[in-house]
Amino acid sequence: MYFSEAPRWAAEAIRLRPELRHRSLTPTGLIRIEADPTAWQGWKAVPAGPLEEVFDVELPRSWSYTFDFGEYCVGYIEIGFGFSRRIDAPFRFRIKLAETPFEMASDFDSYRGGLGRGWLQEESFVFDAPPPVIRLPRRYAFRYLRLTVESNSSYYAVSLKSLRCDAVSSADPDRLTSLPTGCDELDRSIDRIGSATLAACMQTCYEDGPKRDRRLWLGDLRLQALADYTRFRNFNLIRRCLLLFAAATDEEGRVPACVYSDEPMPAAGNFIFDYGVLFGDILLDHLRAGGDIGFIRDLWPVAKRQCELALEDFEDDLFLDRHRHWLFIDWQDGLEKECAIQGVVTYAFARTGELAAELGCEAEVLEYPVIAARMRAAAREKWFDERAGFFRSGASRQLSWASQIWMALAGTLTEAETIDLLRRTIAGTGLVKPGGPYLYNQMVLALERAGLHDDARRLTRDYWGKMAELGADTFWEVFLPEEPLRTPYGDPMVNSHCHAWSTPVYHFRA
Ligand code: RAM
Repeated sequence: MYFSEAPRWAAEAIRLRPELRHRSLTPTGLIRIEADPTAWQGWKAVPAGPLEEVFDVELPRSWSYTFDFGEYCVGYIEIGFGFSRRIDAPFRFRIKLAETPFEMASDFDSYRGGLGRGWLQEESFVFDAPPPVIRLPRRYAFRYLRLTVESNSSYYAVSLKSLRCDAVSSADPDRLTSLPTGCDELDRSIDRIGSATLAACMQTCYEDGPKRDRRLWLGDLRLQALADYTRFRNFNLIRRCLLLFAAATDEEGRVPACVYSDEPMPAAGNFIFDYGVLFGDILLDHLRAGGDIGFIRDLWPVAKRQCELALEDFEDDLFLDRHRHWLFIDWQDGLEKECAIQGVVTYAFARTGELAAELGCEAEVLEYPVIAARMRAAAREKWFDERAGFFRSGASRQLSWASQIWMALAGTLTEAETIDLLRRTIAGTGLVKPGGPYLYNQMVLALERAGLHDDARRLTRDYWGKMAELGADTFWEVFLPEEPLRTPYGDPMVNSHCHAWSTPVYHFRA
């Protein structure tokens, strides 16, 4: 154990485990899923009759109905069945839950993705003696629910008495405030969808997505915390998550990319180079949002350690990829990441240095501003193409949003040059674009930091506004408008459609 405080941090994280709030949600209608080439991902939900047609009536031997809950739900399903007489054969039913019409239309048995099939929400249940109300054991995330009974006994008839979702979240809806004046209908819908996304992901930790992976990721937490400071302001949940990461550090003191559980000690998942090094940045955001300084000082050594470890992969102030770590940056295929990684680390050194100054620990890291300045100079020298006015990464000298964004956040250019760089990046053609909302969010942050609030607002409205227009209830993990079935996982049915790294809500209240 690198940090002897780890058991204390773990115990404190357990103490901060939140009570979940419950809401009872019931279906708003029956629907059927129809193919429609003009609909997003080729499928849409159309009304299929009133609910009265299926509740409290005698149903045929085999039946299947698809319910729309009218909003995104995260919680436990409870179904009440009625039986006309003593049951002579086990009662069997199936359930399928989906975030989107496309997912409901997909045949889960044809799944070929790299992630576990278990994420797809479909199961069968058999009861020898069914209780009047059956509460399903797993927590689900869905808007649409299909309930199927096949070949029930011809001896007894079944009726459907009730169906509800006991929805759970640790977000306090009473804390929601209205948007500042000057916001229009589109802003309001982006804000509403973003808040719903964040609330759905707020469980006993900030989950990346309540359907999948249902766990705490550091890069996601950074964006979720930023969003939450302006929304539900659940400081205790943010503290708990930071403690889980601190307690899950490895024998070298490395913060993991994700954490699975909390007891007795949090279990660390894999490591992502560009997530871990931003630990100090998250602490600085927390401090500036009004977090407790004593708490942050307690975790300061963890932030410092991440910077020390990152330097092991630098030579002559340049990041040297020894292929030891997972470099994330974005899901875009074929992305050259070296330059962006250099930007992340430079930014991390600058921000961790600022954190030290605010904590009164600057004497411990006097060299950080100097290291950051040297990294900037080395980056400019190695990757900046003066003629093109852009940074180019990798052997192929690739032009990408990722490189420009992180070089901007790192402060590699002057303020005026950065403004120009970011604007040309957005307007430019021929640059590799983001593969999803995570990197779009970094662009919004870079624009905000450069003082380009109108540009940040425009991008937010263009990108997330498009998802709103396409009918999103919550913001999606993956979104490329021109490629509806894009997936990083080998099969789009496992994509998450409620993913908190996707929410841009901090923007409207920043
Ligand atoms: C995905 C997760 C998460 C992200 C990592 C890198 O599988 O959903 O949001 O942080 O990958």
